[in-house]
Amino acid sequence: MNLVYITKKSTLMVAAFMCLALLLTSSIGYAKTVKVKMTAMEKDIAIDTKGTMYPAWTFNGTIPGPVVRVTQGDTVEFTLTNDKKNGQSHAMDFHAAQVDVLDEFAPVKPGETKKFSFTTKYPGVFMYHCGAPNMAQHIARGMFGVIIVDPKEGYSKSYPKPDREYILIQSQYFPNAGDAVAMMENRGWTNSLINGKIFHYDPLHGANAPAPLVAKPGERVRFFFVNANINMPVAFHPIAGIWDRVYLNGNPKNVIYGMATYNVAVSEAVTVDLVTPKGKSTNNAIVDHTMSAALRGAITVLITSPDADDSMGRGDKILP
Ligand SMILES: [Cu+2]
Repeated sequence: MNLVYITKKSTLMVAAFMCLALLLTSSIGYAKTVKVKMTAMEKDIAIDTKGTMYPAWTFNGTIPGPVVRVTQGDTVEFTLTNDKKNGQSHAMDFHAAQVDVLDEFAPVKPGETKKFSFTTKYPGVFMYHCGAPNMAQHIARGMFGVIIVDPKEGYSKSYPKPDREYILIQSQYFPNAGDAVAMMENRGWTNSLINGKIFHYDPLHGANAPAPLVAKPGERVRFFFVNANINMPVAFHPIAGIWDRVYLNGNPKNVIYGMATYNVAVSEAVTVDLVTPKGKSTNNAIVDHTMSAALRGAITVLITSPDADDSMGRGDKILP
């Protein structure tokens, strides 16, 4: 009787210990494995708010591809399926990975699937894209996206928690989708796309009054920006504002302050904070100050007012 009691008691203690250990590990946020699956899809999609169709090549049928968000130290277990209906080989190149370009990033034929894993060593914001030849054409036709690696330390004084977050990915639009050499040589592009559409969030220029981005006065609005152009840097500037902070490559350790314009190289990604003025409603136009790009589509309107929709810039509406 006593022995049974002791056994029960020690079992209970072991169980309690295990619960405690589980609680501790989950609250500290130990590295985890995140499964990410994408399918390369060649399909026609609209590249403006008027519904102009374009024979795109995509990850999962959208430009940009799905947002991947993990925490520094996590392992991404990635699977790429190349739909058997496709005409092209496709591949995946995550700029957040340290692997072998000839192995993990190698092309996958139509009807085949490839898996690889990588551990996210550095925090920040990183482009991903298809790396199959001709790479200029695969990126120009839409095979790119963003992976955000949140710092394992979380937010801090030097990397404050933002009130809202938005992803903006800029790319070049080449209507002649078949001319890979022109794309490589920067000939024949007619427009800039923001998150896959010309003047995506600009009701002044875009057709059908697309919805602008919103915030409230005095908020810290964080933008994760990716330059997915083929050949042109981006002069990233918030008209009527100043970037409070620019985190190069999105890494909290790489911070610079008070930048009017930050030059973003091709394939570079950057995290920038805009702190909106307190006490009044304002508007910003977030642009590529390179005029040939701004006036051809790279303008995003941010409207700041007290009645801003609370769901915007949060959850899955960081890429609305
Ligand atoms: Cu591709």
